[in-house]
Amino acid sequence: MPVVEVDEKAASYPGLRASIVFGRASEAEAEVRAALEAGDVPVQIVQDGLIPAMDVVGEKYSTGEFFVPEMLTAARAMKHCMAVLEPLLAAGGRSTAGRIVLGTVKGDIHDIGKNIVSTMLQGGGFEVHDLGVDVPTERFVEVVGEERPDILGLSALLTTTMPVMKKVIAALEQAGLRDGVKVMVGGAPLTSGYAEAIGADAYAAHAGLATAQAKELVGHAGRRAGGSAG
Ligand code: B1M
Repeated sequence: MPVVEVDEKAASYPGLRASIVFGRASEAEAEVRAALEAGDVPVQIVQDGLIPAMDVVGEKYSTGEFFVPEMLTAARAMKHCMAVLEPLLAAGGRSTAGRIVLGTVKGDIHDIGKNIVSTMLQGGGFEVHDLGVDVPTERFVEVVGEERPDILGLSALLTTTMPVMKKVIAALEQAGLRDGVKVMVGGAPLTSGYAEAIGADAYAAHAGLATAQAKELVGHAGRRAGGSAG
């Protein structure tokens, strides 16, 4: 098995992390099942095993050691693991906390983080309508108009697609829908300052925070970016 540098956060799951980084989906899935059998909590496996593995993949891509095919096989291994964990993470949600429309913005096809956010929101009791990836701005506006959700959640992983979030917010304003929906944004390149600057109501750095932020948004009508996004 290839050696993967172990940082503190991932120290508990070196085998799982290596399996994901090198795209060995069945091995990764077996590692997840073993961790569950050993009594590990699903959210801990995601946060300390799966997410750090994808960070390693990103680092290897940045340094030219990995290319897109390696990112894809790692993503596939991650998805195998999430297929096992998702039902457990979503369990217990009573779908009464609020309704959320969610999607990755136009031009961006990254969905692993968004899917984790979706699962965790469902586990937190939210009803989630996931529009998928590469979602046109007009589609967000259309669905918000039709479904009148409590929250619109936008995800972006590329510095080139972050500005699309601002366009979605502007389009909601233009359609007269902005006052009726809270907008929560997230994705690796975002910051709370950016969220505030584009007029979002909340920013969440990771999936666990997304659920907490969503609950706060639903509970505190009328708030704008500063509090939650700042
Ligand atoms: Co791409 N990619 N990718 N990629 N990819 C990144 C993002 C990159 C940082 C890698 C790098 O250079 N180190 C880099 C972006 C650089 C930049 O913009 N500054 C990059 C690039 C360049 C690209 C391409 C342009 C490569 C190319 O084609 N030359 C291309 C773009 C395609 C496109 O979208 N148009 C591309 C393609 C791909 C794959 C398709 C191969 C694959 C995606 C597969 C998939 O998602 N189905 C992929 C992958 C796997 C990655 C990395 C390695 C991993 C992303 C990931 O899944 N992370 C990534 C490097 C990295 O992030 N370390 C990289 C794990 C995930 C759990 O974290 O998504 O951050 P994350 O989600 C977190 C939080 O951000 C937050 O909660 C989640 C869970 O805690 N969160 C939210 C996310 N959304 C939220 C929404 C919320 C709240 C919180 O509220 C609504």
